[in-house]
Amino acid sequence: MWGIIATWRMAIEGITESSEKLNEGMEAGDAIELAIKRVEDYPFYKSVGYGGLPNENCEVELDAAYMDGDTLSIGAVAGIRDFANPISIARKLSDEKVNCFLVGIGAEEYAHKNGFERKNMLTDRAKQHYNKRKKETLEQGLSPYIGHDTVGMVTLDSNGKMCAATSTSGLFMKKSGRVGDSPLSGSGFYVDSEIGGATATGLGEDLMKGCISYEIVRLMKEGLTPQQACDKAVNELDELLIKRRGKAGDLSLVAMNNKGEWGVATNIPNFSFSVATKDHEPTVYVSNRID
Ligand code: SD4
Repeated sequence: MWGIIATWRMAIEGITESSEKLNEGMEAGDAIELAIKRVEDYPFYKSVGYGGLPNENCEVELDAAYMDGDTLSIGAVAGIRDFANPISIARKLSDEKVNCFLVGIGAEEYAHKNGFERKNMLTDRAKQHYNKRKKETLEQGLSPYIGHDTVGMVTLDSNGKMCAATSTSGLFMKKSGRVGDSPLSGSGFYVDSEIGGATATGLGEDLMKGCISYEIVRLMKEGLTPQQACDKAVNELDELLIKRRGKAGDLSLVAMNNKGEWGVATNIPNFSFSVATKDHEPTVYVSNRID
């Protein structure tokens, strides 16, 4: 069996390409990096890589992470500027025994020393979005933070190896230096090849409160299917946040186990996700909050 699942419709081209490679025997780490790079490189996806939405100073600061489900190695970058593929830098960092999660200037120095491609990640289109939102924020009191979609993926290769990865520009108009859940192990992603993996999109500040990707993997270890684990983890965190604070932010999760079975849960309307397995051609589905 092999499989790949990702948050959002934007992942479908990458997933389609990687699923062909997984079918030919590509390793899970190579397949996930390839699929995420496709999203990072495409200028019209507003929340990932090139063309990602900027922070409040109109600078694109990117977060990404990579996890190997065999060795449990993790690499991550946060607040990195002017590099084309944060996912590849995160993956390279996962080879390090220490210093495997770098932020800001430190991450940029590491990327430069290791020969990663520099690129101005701010596009004219993203600048236009920024100016429009700034105006709306001032004139109509609209929240600056709406409109953000992280790509998160889980892969399973035909040797049973699993990987998880994320890449994002984080919240639109975030404070400079703000980091969400996406590069944080356990919150934005988690994977163990002996069980399965999960990854998140939504409001990082709330996703972190439940370490929700780890929670889903833990529930799968207890014997729940990916769908049961996603439903339980999302419902419980949603209810907990409502009880303690009155409202939960957006929480959307996808998961796959080491048999290639998958699940999804969300507390928002119309959460799209992309999935392919050996027995299932690449497809986009839309999931909705279940009350
Ligand atoms: C963050 N979780 O930085 C990310 C943003 C996101 O859909 O996923 N948006 O908080």
